[in-house]
Amino acid sequence: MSYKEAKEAYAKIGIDTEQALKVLKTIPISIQCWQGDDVNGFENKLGATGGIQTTGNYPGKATTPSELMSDFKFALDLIPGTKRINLHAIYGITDEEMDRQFVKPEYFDKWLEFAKENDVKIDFNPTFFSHKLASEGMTLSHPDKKVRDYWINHGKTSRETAAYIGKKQNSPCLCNLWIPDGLKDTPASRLNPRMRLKESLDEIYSIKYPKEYLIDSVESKLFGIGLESYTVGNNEFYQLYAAKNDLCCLLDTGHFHPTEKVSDKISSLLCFNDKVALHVSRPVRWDSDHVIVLNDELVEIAKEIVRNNATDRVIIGLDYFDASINRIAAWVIGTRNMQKALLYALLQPNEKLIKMQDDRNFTDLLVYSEEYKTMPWGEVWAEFLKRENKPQDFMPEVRKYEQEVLLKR
Ligand code: RNT
Ligand code: ZN
Repeated sequence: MSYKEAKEAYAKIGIDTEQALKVLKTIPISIQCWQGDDVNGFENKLGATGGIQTTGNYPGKATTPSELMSDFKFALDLIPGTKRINLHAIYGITDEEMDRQFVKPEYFDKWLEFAKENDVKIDFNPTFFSHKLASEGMTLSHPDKKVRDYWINHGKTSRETAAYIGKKQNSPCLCNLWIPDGLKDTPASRLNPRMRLKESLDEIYSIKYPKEYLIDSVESKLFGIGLESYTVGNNEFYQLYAAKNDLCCLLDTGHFHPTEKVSDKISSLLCFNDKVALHVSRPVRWDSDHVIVLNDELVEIAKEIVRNNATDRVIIGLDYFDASINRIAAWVIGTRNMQKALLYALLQPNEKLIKMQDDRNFTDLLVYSEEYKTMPWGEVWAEFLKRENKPQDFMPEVRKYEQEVLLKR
């Protein structure tokens, strides 16, 4: 079937494929730099610690800024649509010894250049893990004030850096705060660490920046490795903290009980907040951060964004890191999957389906939802790639780069 035939088939059910392609092209996906080097960063070579873990030792990972940028560029060139890049504080580029208390905006000037060259905008994250002072599994909620103050400074200077990036790039930079804080075994006090976290956050967010430069989000979690019994910043904590302090909530799809679905939470947040941020990941039995595949939950998330007219209210970021496969392929296929899910949702007769629900016509709703699954949306996706000048099969190029660059490292 050709794109023309697919377009006609969709027109028959009242869907304009041209409009879908137009919208898809504008939805930004923020791509995590940390897929490129297994969340290592440039500060030390210790690897990720603090409740998160990468597994696998696929050859060729980037270990320097220029390697990471070169790999990232290679991946970005194979991804269609509007892209952003998501950085962590540990990816700052400087000859100075990096002290997390004092993240400096200029550590990210080279990234700003990279972003400009590649026509992408930057999002940012303070890094509260993989550090001596985070090794006890507590940062902003630590009982020792000196430790808390260290991390409060990190939060403050990170926000300053993100606001600088946002101003320079003329697009608000999302600054997402996630901390690993928790306990391995049953706590004696669940309240005290939470009260300390609240106080630390109050300090970090006491400085106000214009919304045109900076959007602050907070990310909750369920548990971490070695911190299985208690997470200080759980969902309830951050939902309420964000609501009371006018911050954005970030939902990571790997940070909830397995039968809870982020797709079901987005609309609840949209009732009360202007914006909701996402870390789209794929938990396999635990928060394993597998590369996202085009599964039911990904499609359901995309539908929630599209049918609630929330493409400019839901900030889509990816958060997976697989060290067991070619990292460039991981970047490309995961991002493309997010876009495929969005396209699938854009090609649904959403208004018609919503009317069926309101009419309590659940038979038609089930029948047509199922029938539309075999509409020729693959042809529309192929057309998107064609118009964006991206190869459908990107593996020959990735393999060539692997041979010529990655395997020589
Ligand atoms: C960890 C959180 C966090 C990190 C990234 C690297 O469980 O999901 O968002 O994965 O910031
Ligand atoms: Zn996350």
